Amino acid sequence: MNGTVLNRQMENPTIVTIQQHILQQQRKHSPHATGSFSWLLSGITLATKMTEARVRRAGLLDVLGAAGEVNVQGENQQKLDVYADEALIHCLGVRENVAIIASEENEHAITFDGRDGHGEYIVVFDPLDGSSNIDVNVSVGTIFSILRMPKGLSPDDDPTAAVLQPGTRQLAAGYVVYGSSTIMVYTTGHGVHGFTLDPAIGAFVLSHENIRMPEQGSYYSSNDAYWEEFPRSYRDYLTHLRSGGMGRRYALRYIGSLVADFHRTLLRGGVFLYPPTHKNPEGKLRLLYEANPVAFIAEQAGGYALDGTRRVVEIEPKDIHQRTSLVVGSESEISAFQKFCHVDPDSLATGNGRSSLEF
Ligand code: P6P
Repeated sequence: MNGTVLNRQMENPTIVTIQQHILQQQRKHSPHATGSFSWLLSGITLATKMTEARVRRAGLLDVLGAAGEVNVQGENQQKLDVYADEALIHCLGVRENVAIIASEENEHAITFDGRDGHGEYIVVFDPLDGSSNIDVNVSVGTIFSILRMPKGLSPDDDPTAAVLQPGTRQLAAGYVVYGSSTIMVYTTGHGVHGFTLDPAIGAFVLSHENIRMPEQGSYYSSNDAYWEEFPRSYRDYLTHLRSGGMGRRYALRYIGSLVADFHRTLLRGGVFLYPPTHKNPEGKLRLLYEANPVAFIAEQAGGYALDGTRRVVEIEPKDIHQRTSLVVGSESEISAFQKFCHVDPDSLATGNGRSSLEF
């Protein structure tokens, strides 16, 4: 076989894993890429595969030992959100280019000893959003956002200050929805791409390239149990949707898990909203690791994301766990919202012109 190239007929020659996709994006958009980002992303994908394996067995944890007990294998059973959190901390902790992480499960930002200033990225995440739904087998998810370490700031100076950046400074964002299949969706500012976990090979494989949010959908998504608490303008807007004011009949879809409700909105269009309520006058969702990553993805896919009065990504955060209300969805539904809720039209600017990740 001197020099003979064997033309193997691969089972599926179009398999593109998320790591391959990131490298392709690097070559296309940042020829001088160092591969640093794909190394960081591999830490997130590994942690989410570890979490996925546990989520899939959640119902057995009771059989194998509830949280805080020792199971038949002698393992200390952990609550799944603690497990998901520890998996991300471990997998990102061994990525020397990560300087700081902040998690919904931890009050304070976490820095890593011995980084000697080499850490260039900050990762903020909700390790298992919607975990209260696990017991009834409803989809849950991991949401993450990647920021750059501010120049001239050392992680030990003031890690919280380094984390408190507006969503416009996100380098990348994504989520994994543990649903009927496990799908990772991410953006680095060059469109939105989805990857389905293939259990047969243990890899996230490209399944939804360059996702675009439809200009109008047929679903609205809000917890109408709080109807009486919604601001009047929100109620008028929802009545407009319900009464055919948008030229079509809308159905209500509300799963109660942000990643699942947003994933549907991203693929089918429509609008998801979590308005201010008496219990959460600032809104319930967390700005840094729920609303901002969702907003970045929505805008990159041609949609819009507001806090009710302005682009979510323009909010200057004051606290790592700051909450916000969220209205995210398609152009038609958000334009109608803007009229009902008197939102400045400039707030409907999308983030498509955003500077993106320099790999
Ligand atoms: P409610 C899950 O607890 C969560 O943080 C989001 O995933 C979800 O969108 C929201 O809360 C649901 O809140 O008040 O409707 O149960």
